Amino acid sequence: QFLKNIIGNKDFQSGQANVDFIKDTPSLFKFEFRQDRATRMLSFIGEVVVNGNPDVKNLLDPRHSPRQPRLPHSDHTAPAPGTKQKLHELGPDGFSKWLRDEPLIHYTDTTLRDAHQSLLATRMRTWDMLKVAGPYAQQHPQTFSLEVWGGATFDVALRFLHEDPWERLAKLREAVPNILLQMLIRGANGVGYKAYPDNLTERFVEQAAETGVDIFRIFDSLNWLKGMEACIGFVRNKTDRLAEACICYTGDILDPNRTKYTLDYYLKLAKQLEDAGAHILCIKDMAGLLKPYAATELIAGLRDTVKLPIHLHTHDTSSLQAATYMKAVEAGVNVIDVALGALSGLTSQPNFNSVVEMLRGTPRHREFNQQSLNEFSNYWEGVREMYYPFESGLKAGTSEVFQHEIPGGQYSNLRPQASSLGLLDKFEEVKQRFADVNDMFGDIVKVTPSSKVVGDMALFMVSNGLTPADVMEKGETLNFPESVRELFRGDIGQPEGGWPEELQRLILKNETPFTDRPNEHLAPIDFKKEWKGFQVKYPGAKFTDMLSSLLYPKVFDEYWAHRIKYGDVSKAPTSVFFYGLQPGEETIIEIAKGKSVIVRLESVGTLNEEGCRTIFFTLNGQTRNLQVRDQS
Ligand code: 3PY
Ligand code: ZN
Repeated sequence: QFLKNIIGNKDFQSGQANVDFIKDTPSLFKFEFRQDRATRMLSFIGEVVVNGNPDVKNLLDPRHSPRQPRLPHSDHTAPAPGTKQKLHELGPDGFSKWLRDEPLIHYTDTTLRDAHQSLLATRMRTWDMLKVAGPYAQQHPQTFSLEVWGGATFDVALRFLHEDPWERLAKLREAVPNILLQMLIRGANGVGYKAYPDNLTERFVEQAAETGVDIFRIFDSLNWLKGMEACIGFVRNKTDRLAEACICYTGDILDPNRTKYTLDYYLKLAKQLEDAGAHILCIKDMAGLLKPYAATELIAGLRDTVKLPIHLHTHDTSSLQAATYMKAVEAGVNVIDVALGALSGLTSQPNFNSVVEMLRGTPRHREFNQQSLNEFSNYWEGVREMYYPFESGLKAGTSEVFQHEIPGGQYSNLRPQASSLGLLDKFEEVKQRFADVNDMFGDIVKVTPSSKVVGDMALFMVSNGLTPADVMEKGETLNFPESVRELFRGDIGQPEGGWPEELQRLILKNETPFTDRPNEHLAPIDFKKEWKGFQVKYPGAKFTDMLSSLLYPKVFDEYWAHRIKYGDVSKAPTSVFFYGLQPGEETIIEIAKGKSVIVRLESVGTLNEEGCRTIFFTLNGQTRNLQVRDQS
């Protein structure tokens, strides 16, 4: 009717009408002829069958045949009340006081976020999580919190898994009504790699709380207080949830030669975070550098300096960190981060199941049903096999981490990054250069996004055969990676002690760095205006989609195109999502709430003249054929 009116209009016919809107908003004239859900799902499976999932197709091992994960036992009764209800009852300040004096140790289970970010390049799909989230809440209601969101999961969900991260959070919330849900947020950098306008972070925090986040673990990748203060304020003033602020731990407080990040440095920062309004203080040991006896000093010092409860996060890259937890528990830490057995250890968190046993029979032991924890671990062991292309290749703990200081969450990405540049056989050198770059940059805190920049610089040096001395000598003529330029310009904040001046001059050439908050240089988002334009560009999209798009415009655009073409592929089982179906294989897919279809791949036709193959499926027993272009 709209088009008929235009075409039938006299002014339009005589060329008098102003039709600039046609070229200004071309999307008004893009018509999507949407297929039904089942057909779009078949198209997706057909695409994977013929061309493979691009994320894994070059990493396949034909001998690998993953087994079906076994679901843990659950009573399917309503879960007992837990920390979520406690927060509701006490409010954030009351909760903070209660936690500080808790005699028994508390556990955060990171299986659904940091564990797979650190072991499997963040690829864990919502589908595998939802199978056990409800049973977990029912079986282990005494868990302090589940870390389920933030960090790299936001980006990876959209970019590689073609999933909506907000839907993941909402579904996990529904499945887990009794345990606090926790996210990791990079302060002024949100869940991205750069500074965002403050009012975007503010709206993001509000929406995340509304969708299900209870604890916001806030850090700054350079331990820069100014990078965290605003975010702490948003959680405190705009939500009724918990602001957990981090001191990122680097160096070694017991090493007298490392004079930059001393015990005093950490205690001072902790006090500032308490004054900024934090409800919980987190020691974020992102590379696993906090050694056991250093933990004794640090936890005891922090308990004396601040009134906040203390939450300890580490990575077991060196394989020493259970000992660190033992010492931290003795020194009065309140909460420790662990991952279920099969997704623990190495660059992930220490083993939940085993740490519970370590403390059994001691005064701070908290009871967990070990048999059930093991069943959950066995489930994840089966699931992990489906993600084998994303394994990092690290086979044993390594004390090298005390030299290179690569964060656990970055390690599993740095290898493929090196590999994509053809540098895999120089990976030892990449790790050495990572340490050299840290020295050149003045010994900085290394965690996303600052760690990514150190990694970029290390890869740049190895690719170009540069030593640190070469960089200083030839710096005037070198074209440094963009991320390095941005770091030295102050785009992600200021490091302790400032940037080394000579290197900064070489990198920035004639550009002037700034030293205030990068966010202050960014115009606030006009949400009303944005929303109007967004709805025109992405008809049917939700407000949360707009937030995703404001954080990751290009990634969101591609995600949306995929969603229009194939529908909600998070509903496909993981084996189907990554590997498709074999002829004769069948799967059940719940394409909408309460509506399941049975899909069976009958056969794949030969290549026709147009370069396509006909795929023969049956859908609920009815034959369905479709054509898929063969890209090979
Ligand atoms: C992230 O920011 O993604 C991290 O996991 C940092 O440790
Ligand atoms: Zn971590």
